Amino acid sequence: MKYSIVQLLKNAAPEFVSGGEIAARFKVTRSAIWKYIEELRNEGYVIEASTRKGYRLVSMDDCLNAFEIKNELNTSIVGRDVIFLPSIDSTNSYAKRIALEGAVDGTVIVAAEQTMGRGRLGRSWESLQGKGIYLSVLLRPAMEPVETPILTIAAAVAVSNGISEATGIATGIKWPNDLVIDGKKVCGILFEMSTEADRVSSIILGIGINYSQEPSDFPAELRDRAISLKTASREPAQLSKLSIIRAVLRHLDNVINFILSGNEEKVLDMWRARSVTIGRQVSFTLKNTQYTGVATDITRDGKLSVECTDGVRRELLSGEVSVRGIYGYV
Ligand code: BT5
Repeated sequence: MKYSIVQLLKNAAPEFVSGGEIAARFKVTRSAIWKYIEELRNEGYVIEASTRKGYRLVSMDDCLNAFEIKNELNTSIVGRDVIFLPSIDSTNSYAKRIALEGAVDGTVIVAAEQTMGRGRLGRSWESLQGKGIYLSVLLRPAMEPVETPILTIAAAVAVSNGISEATGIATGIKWPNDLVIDGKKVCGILFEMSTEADRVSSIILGIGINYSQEPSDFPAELRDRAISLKTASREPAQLSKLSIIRAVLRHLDNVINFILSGNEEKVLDMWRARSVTIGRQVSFTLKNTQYTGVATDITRDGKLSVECTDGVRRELLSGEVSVRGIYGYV
């Protein structure tokens, strides 16, 4: 009901719609309409009210709810169901819980705040209320577990494309799946999978994007390594969290469909085009030995190929690489 009112106001904007007309349309009283308008304002819709003319939708840039995220998204898998939570421990943990209860392929969980945001390998993800985009996508693809690393690659491509489309900001991909601007991290991706008898039962792609943090919002040790889209933007007032989320979800749907139709090479090419790792000097540690070399490519199964200075080519499946020029590695 409340979103039918939004739809009506959207169609009429920038004109007013009278309270009487809305009340008649939905067969409720004018005071009930007033209550819905108040609720909508609390969700971030800016609605002007005039005693003579009625209501007018002025802006919805700051509004975030499941209806707006899902509305006319036009995707085939991602966003089949959308859940918005004002606060949660971790959207990935929540997704895992509802996966066990049978949540559908493509379910998206978005939170305004995480109290226990997680990174990889037990690390944490800074998730201040309202300042970041915290979302998880639950997938149940008909894939073998060994085929799934390409999905992390795909997620990095989708977020980079989505951010670029919605904000015009270019991000680079640091292997395996950090997005960076000017050598600082703007997004991290957490891939989690549960299997059953060697089959994928669910995959959860967790995406954390720094949206409006000021440098002082980050803990001291991250200040030189983290950046938000608002800080990076030349027109910070123009950014909209909702448009970014929707663009990311559409691009994610797109790349997942490429993969499911056997078009992985296209996704890898997009990754290569945005990579800030390929062609650069990198350093990494394997079995307590430190190596340096030049990253040359990414393989179909998501491994990074490195031509090491000792003349040996090594492939890394996971873990950390330091890339010259990023996060202070010189
Ligand atoms: C990641 O781990 O980068 C994956 C982060 C995924 C977060 C999303 S938010 C929605 C979903 N629900 C979750 O609970 N998680 C996912 P990793 O590569 O391990 O990087 C973690 C490291 O990045 C930390 O140890 C810090 O050094 C740094 N870090 C933490 N918070 C950060 C932030 N907001 N911006 C930039 N760097 C950050």
